[in-house]
Amino acid sequence: MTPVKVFGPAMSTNVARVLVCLEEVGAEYEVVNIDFEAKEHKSAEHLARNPFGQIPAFQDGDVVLFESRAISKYIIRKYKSAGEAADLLREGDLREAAMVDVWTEVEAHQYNPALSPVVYECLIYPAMRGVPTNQKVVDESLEKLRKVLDVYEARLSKHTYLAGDSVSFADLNHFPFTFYFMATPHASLFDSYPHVKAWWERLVARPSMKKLGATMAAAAAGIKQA
Ligand code: GTB
Repeated sequence: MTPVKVFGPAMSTNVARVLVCLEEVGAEYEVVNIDFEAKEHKSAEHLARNPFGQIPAFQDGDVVLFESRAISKYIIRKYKSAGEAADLLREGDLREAAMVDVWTEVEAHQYNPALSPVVYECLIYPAMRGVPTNQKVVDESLEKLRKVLDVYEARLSKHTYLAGDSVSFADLNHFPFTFYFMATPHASLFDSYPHVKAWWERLVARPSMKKLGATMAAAAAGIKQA
């Protein structure tokens, strides 16, 4: 099979969301760097791949996609139907697929909006835009995140993973922003949620996350020194 292409730096959160799925299904892939500083994501060539001028974009022959969660689902479906990977979307079972959908939506609409501003304010904006952390945004986001994590703690005290007792796309989806959150001064928040912390430690021990985490940890260390 010709390797699929992912456009965007591997260290970038929404790119890493796609890469973790590619690693999980054992796909061959090529990462094509997009130079953010040179505004390559706003070039005509990249706008043809992603009309919002964002990363990631994805190409598999004549299939060109954007939106990291949609790209990830395409990857899971493609390699599952090729018989090469576990069904991380559980599409063979109506109920199980619905639970994956529920917790995938929770990540996108509850967890990420609460947690990602902390990552942007503490790591990404200071390093990439040279602006200081807005502590008010961080404090408000942490307040929201505590409420979200209360729900996760209750769920994960009953199930090993979010959609049930085996890993699914709903869990994998949490990888990039949670990984960088753990490099912020607020990582200890997870200590108050033992089931959530154990879930995260199980996830981050997966070979896919260890591999991508190595690149991302180097990036986060560079950001902290900058
Ligand atoms: N919903 C989309 C998805 O899931 O694919 C979101 C994609 C997205 O937000 N991509 C960001 C982007 O391309 C980069 S990832 N932003 C450029 C733009 O919107 O013009 C995270 C990120 C955000 C901000 C910076 N920054 O400020 O330097 C760097 C990286």
